[in-house]
Amino acid sequence: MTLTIHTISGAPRAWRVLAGLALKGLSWDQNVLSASDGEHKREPFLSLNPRGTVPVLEEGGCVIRDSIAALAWLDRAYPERPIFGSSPDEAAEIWQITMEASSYLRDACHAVLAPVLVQRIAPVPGSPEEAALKTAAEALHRECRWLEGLLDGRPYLAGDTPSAADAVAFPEIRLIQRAVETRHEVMERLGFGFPPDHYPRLADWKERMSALPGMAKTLPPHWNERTSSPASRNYKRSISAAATPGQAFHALTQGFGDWWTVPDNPILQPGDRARFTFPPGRSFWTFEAKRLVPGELVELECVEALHLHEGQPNGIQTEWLGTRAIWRIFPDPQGCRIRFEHEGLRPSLLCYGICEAGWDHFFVSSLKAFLDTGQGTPHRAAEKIQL
Ligand SMILES: N[C@@H](CCC(=O)N[C@@H](CS)C(=O)NCC(=O)O)C(=O)O
Repeated sequence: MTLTIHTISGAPRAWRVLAGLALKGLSWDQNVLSASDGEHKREPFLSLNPRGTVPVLEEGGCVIRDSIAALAWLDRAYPERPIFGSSPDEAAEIWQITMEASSYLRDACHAVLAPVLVQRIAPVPGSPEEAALKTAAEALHRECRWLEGLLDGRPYLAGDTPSAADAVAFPEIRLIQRAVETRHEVMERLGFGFPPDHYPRLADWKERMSALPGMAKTLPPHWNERTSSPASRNYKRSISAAATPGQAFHALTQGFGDWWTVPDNPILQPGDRARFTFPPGRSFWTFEAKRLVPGELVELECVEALHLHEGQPNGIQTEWLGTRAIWRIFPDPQGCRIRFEHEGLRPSLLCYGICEAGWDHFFVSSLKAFLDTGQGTPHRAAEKIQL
């Protein structure tokens, strides 16, 4: 089954769960919501978590809306590589540090990092603003001293192996490092500097944690400049519909003709190829099935492309080659929710405007209508709308 985490890039509580997934050696799918667009405060996310906060962890029909609950659940659902210890005493030590880090360390970090990293204030030396920040920094130093003490004689916060306590503390310390790197002058005035810094054991632990398998993948996507510009974001939309996940899966493998266009073959198993044409036009795309999980996931890769569109440059013809259409299906109180990402279809492509309008019609409107009512608006019924 697929583990999906709904997150906001850099949100420390969601990052805890990502770190926990990495510690347990699990793989996951990530839905990165745009906080600036308020995606976490509107549907379809609010149906998942009416509080509008991240993280939400999903697997099959199980939805967990709290970071610590998610870590505890992961440890029960995937008992290998326990992150809450193997004995009552270990569990007590880990839980205690986990909860302290989750509240005291988090609060102290927030008080410094919200103004420095998010609001990006530049306080005038000697100003009341700077005095307030210095008071907040003192509290953060106290928390860092606490962690430094825990690491005396042991490599991880609660013992010899990484645990949930490390998963919760790691994002906070990594965010402090980020602030030191990107707001060095302000952070130095607050007593946080580059190595050799004041917390040598904490600095070593941060490096040890960063080097663990899978941990690099937990870093906020927006830290990678290449993927952060709007021009490089994949086409991504979600719909909810009054149909079962099984019916949605069927529509996305054998029922394309009901909402998009009739292919030459159905998609029945990985490796199957289907060519999608839009007569009377000569455009076509052939997709090969890569991953199919009934009721959960359909992933197709474009292996042939000829996109012809009046008035458009020849450059659009093969732009879809190698792109992947990925539909993730979740059960939902309404029936199902489908999250669609066309990996590689980005605003930087020449065809983006046409294709965005095309998918908005076929996926957002037509597939939803088909699943809700049995009646979509596929190509044969809407000859003018072509991808
Ligand atoms: N108890 C929740 C709190 C989640 C939480 O507050 N998450 C923050 C991100 S770190 C959030 O979503 N903030 C957005 C908001 O509250 O609007 C948990 O630990 O999962």
